[in-house]
Amino acid sequence: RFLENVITNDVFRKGNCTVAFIDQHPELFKLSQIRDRGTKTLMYLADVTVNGHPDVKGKVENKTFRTPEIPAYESLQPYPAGMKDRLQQMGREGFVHWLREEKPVYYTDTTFRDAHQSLLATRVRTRDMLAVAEGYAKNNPEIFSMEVWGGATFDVAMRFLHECPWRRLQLLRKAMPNMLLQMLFRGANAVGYSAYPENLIAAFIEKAAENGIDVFRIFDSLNWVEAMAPSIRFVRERTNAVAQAAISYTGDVLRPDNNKYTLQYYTDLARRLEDAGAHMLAVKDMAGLLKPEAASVLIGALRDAVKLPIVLHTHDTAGIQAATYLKAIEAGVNVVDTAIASLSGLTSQPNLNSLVAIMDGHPRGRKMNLASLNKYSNYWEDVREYYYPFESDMKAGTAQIYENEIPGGQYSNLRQQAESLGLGDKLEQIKRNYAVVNQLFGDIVKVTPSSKVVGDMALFMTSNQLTAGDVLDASRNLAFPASVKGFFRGELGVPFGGFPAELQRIVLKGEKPIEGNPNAQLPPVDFEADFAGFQAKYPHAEFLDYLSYQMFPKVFDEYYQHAMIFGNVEAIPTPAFFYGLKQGEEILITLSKGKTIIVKLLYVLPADEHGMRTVVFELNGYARRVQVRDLA
Ligand code: BTN
Ligand code: 3PY
Ligand code: ZN
Repeated sequence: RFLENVITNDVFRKGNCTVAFIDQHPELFKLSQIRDRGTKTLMYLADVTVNGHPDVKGKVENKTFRTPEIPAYESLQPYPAGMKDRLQQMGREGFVHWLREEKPVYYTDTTFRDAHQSLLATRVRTRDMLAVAEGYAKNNPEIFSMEVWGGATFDVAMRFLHECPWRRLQLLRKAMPNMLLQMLFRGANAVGYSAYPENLIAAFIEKAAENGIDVFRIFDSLNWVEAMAPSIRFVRERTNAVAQAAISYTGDVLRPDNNKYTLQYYTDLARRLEDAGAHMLAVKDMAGLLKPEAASVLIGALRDAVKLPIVLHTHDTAGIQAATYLKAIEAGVNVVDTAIASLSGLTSQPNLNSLVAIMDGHPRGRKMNLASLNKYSNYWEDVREYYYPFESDMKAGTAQIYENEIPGGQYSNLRQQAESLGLGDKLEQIKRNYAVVNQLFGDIVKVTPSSKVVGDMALFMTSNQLTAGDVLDASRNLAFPASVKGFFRGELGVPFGGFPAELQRIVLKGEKPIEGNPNAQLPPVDFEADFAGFQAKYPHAEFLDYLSYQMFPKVFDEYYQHAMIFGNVEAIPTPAFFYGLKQGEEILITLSKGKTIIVKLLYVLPADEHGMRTVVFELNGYARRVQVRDLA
């Protein structure tokens, strides 16, 4: 029983503290009761039950969930050989040569990364993936690779799920030893939104490979080869993994008036990436703009331009990207990116299950276990329901995407972002402005983080009711968003064709842009000294945590603080994690191997005169009470 501990402390509850708070108030953390994991877990559950989850808006009271059925698998049988085994046998050079000549088409499965990034705001928790990871690897070893890491998953894991992204990777690695694990890597920006020093990029790649990544898909938000080349080199020199360089696709290669992003542009880029040492080439169609005829022409031209195996990634925002895949397959693409049926479509990838079905009998079709894929789709359909607050309300594909060119993940987040800025009823205007900004910026490639710059500018124009003419009127002396200033300063590099000079002058207001590669200018990290300082501040953390901290210092600080108070929350079942417990509800939580606790919510008492509520649980049959401040 404790009255004053960290969770009941007002300063802490209001979030007005950093990790220094722990040092300043050791007494709040010293209570023996909060040291064991069981009690920490009860404190988490008490808080979510009383105050709700801060990330959940629009909770539906008394909602019930189906229990997802985990498809059966042979837990005692060894794993069947998969692509990981093949890569190991052949070595990466042999492997990519073999793949390039393979007749059947292969499928990358994005369910664990891009699919939920694009449909559920990246919120899917490790636990829900891990529950099916071993079975999936045993039942579906024909899959080319599992995209499981990178993109937005890294920061969202810490920021919103209070999870360690590295542990996610380690656990999935262990559960899927026969499969290739793939990540999306933003080149000079790693898994972040701005450039990092080159020796940090190298260290990150090395550790990502050590902890399980086999395929690095490397891109740059402006298709700037110089910014991708170091990452390609680090994968080649410091790991045994595959460097898959991605060209981000924009516009329409077949549009008659297109004279910027032409076939020549893409084939030149492909050759330069091959020269930079890429093992594979991906076309990353992040907004789903690649039409079927264009795919035919583009994939054919890329097959001729380079000797690398070619992968196609798209988003089904327009609703018809399966047609694009079919054309790409007929033009010789080696791998296409797909998502399990129930997490496919709309802003996610095309439907793996249906594609497998229509490829049956096609000369490039391959034997897949469709019955099993359908069972996994049923699992994900039920799990998806846990994440209902993070659904976008998009209901059908849209041909407007060809005008606004908004990437899948950004498109599904735009409504929430607009609402949080009080622009909920201006969504159409924001989308139109997105296209206006793209033209103002000189028609650029829009993918994280350049897409965020365009989005920020579109929101800025919409909220201030600015036209393109207003933006170009220097006398208005507009206070441009920070990301827009950074972009024109050259912090993301230089777009193809250069910056529009007039707008650059207006935004920079006399300031000089930087020249050359933005991360080459950053001083290298002094790992030894810096890591020691980090450990002094975060005594429970290790080197991988340090890399997380280097990417996202503030997010890591909050994550660490949360872990100190509530312990590791990854084991809490997802409904309880987001919605707390209902009176009388009982759940099992496996805290570690062999340590499972049974938690039942008995009742929640009304708030006392200090605004504190006592939450009474049964923990393994014994009554336990926890106090939380009622924030209502
Ligand atoms: C606990 O669970 O009570 C110990 C808290 C220490 C958690 C730190 S946070 C960074 C690092 N990553 C982890 O998963 N645990 C440690
Ligand atoms: C990311 O960078 O997170 C992306 O998914 C880009 O398409
Ligand atoms: Zn994508």
